[in-house]
Parts: sequence; structure tokens; C-alpha cells
Amino acid sequence: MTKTATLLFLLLSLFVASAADTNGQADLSKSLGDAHRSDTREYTRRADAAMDQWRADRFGIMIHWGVYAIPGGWWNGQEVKYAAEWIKVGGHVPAADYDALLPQFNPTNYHPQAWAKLFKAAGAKYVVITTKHHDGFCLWDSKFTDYDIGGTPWKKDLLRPLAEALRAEGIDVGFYYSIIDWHHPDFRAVLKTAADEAAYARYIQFMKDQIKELLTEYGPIMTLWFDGRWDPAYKTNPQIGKDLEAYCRSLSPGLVLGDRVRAYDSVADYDSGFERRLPKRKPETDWEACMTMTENSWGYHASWTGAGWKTPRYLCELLTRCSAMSGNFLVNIGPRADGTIRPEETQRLEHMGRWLAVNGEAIYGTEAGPALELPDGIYATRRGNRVFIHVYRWPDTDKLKLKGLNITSATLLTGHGPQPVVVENGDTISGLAQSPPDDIATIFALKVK
Ligand code: JFZ
Repeated sequence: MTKTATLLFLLLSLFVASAADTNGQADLSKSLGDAHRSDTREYTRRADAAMDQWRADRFGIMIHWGVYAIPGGWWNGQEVKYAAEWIKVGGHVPAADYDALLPQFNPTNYHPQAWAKLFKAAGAKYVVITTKHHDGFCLWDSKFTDYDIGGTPWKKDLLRPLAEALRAEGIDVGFYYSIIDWHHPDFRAVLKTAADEAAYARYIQFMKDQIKELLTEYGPIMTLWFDGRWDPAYKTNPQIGKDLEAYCRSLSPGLVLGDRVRAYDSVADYDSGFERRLPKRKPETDWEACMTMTENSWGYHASWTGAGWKTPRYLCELLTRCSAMSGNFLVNIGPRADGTIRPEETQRLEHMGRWLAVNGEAIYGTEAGPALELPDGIYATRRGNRVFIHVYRWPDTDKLKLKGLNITSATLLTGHGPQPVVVENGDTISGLAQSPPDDIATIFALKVK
């Protein structure tokens, strides 16, 4: 990092820590920062079936759901223009008022099978749901806290029926778990005294107890997705993250862990730090990007969309770009408090799914395509001797030259089966239509020597 970037990051971290610490005097309308990259020196690329499964999945859905969906970004008639799951801090909500949300949380329209069917239709291969976000509210009835679904009128575990419904659809299950906890009495953002240290040690044990519940009582969990490592208490004591990682692996040997389990000193199995942005070029490590459909809210926000809703086409392009750099893509939804998913999200997921139903073979199980000089808006993925050219920007002429390839045959993927295309000189697709056949992106599936 440059000096300026380091300084910026330090300032941001302080800002985040103090926001969590003081229950929020800060202006949270700007993005918070965890953009610091983890140390890659210890990284070894995993070569086992569980990790290969994670890689092959490529496309997942992230779900931010909790009691913050009730206010939906509004507090006392005021819109809080920031991530809805941060409202306790961003809206300066007194703890007692926030806690009063629990007796109102009653997702009577929660239908996990319908969710799973929607995710399947979207073409998603895995799901990562917030089991506990920074506010500390748990979506399952944990033995180790009452600040959970058991303390709501709904009472029933939200995770188990979802995990079962997902597996029934052949979708892998992932759990998000926040290291930050604004509710737990022993959580500390900063350790100043011996008493703080003792409390924090109890908090770490609490996290382990909860993680054991999540990893041993919910069937096979593909990935645990940690978040909130930026507070000094965690990040200046790297041994804590190291131990936590080892503990998770002892409970579940094949578990896929991102770098946010660690205090920036390791990427663990993959770099999960691409938050609402993609890397500029292919990282050396396995990696995953997570993306909001609006500008910057993960939990349900009734009104604030910032720069607006991303189009299904743009979301597919981001997915393609991830695959073309050998990375995974998580697209986020924030269900309403009653358990329904808003139409803006449903429509986008279904639209992506219609494209993937035709073109999925160019995404799933692929890796970065061969190094080619491709025009803007054109990307390549590959699986063995098959290369997939994803055309988001239709060429200006009826030819597409792919210098450096030795094409033996080529087809165009369509909803009515693959169509043959003409190849010239082994490196040029010719006779292109005057407008793109696919409203999202047209895929040329090539066999190459
Ligand atoms: C965190 C959370 O604070 C947020 O609520 C949401 O859950 C998101 C997925 O993760 O926010 C982050 C994390 C990382 C960065 C920015 C915000 N980052 O890497 O820049």
C-alpha cells in the first residue's frame, strides 16, 4: 500500500472502531473500510474436493437478514442513508430501543422452500446467510444467548429449514458470522484494561460455542463467512484469528474459510475482501467478490438506493468478470422483516437465472480464459480445451478476431440449442448478426487446440 492508502485505512479503521464503540456519533453515510489487503505470503492454493466444489460453484447469493429489516433504514421518521444493518450506529439508536425490535420480529411469510426455489432459478450454487450480524441478533435459537430468534414471537429457528431447503435444491450452504457484536456484554472493540482482556476472552469462547452449534448441528456447511475483523481488539491480536481458524477446521475439516477470519495476516483459503468492487487483474489467490444490488445497503432498506438498482445485465457482467479472473461472485439480497423478498431483487435474480440457464456452462466450473487481447466488454473463461467468449459489447463489424487462439470448432449458445458459427483462420468468428442475439451477453463456445 502507498503511504496515503495506509493512512486512509488507519483513519477508517479508527472511525469504524469508534463507531462501534460509542454507538455512533460518526457520519456513516460514507463507506466503511476493511479494504486493507490480507497478507498472502502464507497462502497455498488448496487442492481438495471441498475447495474445488467452492470454485466450481462460482455464483452465490448472500442474504442479510435480521431485526434491522423492521426499521428498514428509517428511525423516528428519519431516513438513515446508510447500510440498513448499521442503523443502530448510523441512526444513533439507544440500545433499549433497538432491543425492542425483537418482540416485533415475526416473519410469518418466511417460506424457505420458496427462497431455495428462487435461488435455484437464479442459477446460484451456494448461499451465504447472516447467522449473526454486528448487532448480535442470531437467526437461530442459540444455547449461548437469548438475543436470538427464540426471543421473538416467531421463536422457531430460521436457519435449519433454509439449510434443508437449499440442500434439497442442490445448493451449498454458507454461514456469515460477525466477529463484532454490539450486544454481547463481553464484546470489546478495544482492550484497555485487564478486565477488558478477561471479558474479551469470554467473548471469544462465546463465539467458539456458537460456531460449534453452526458447524455441527446444521448438516454440511461449505463455508463460514466471517466479518468485522477491523477493531483493534481483534486485529492487533492475530493469534485470536489464527486460533479461531484452527478451531473451525478442527470441527469441519473441509470447511472453506475466507480471509476475514484472520487479522489481515493470512488469506486463509481465499481473499474475501472484494466488497462491492472487483480486482483490477486476476489475483494470485482464490477470491470472491460480494456485491449489493443497490449502492451500499446489505440489509433491507425501504428507500435508500444510492446510485440506484444495478441492472440484471450489469450483475451478469460482474459475474462474468469474476469467472474470467477465476473468482466467485456473491450477489446480495436483504429480505423484509416478514420473510418476503422484494420484487426488485426477485426480478433481478430471475433475470440472471434465465441467462444462466442458457449460458451457465460458460460460468460454472470455469476459470480464467487464455490470455487474449480482448476488446472492452468481451471476456473469456475456459474449462479444459473449451473456451467461452462472453460478449457484452457487440462488435462494430461482423467479425470478432481472437488473436492467439487456435479454434477447431465454435458454436453460439442459445435457448434453442447451440448454433454453428463460421470460423476463419482458426482465430476469427465471422458472419456475426447485426445486433446481439442475447439481451444480456452472447456466448461463443469454442473448442481450441
Ligand atoms: C461489512 C459489514 O459491515 C456490512 O454490514 C456487510 O455485512 C458487508 C458484507 O461487510 O462491511 C464491509 C466489509 C468490508 C469492506 C467494506 C465494508 N471492505 O473490504 O472495504
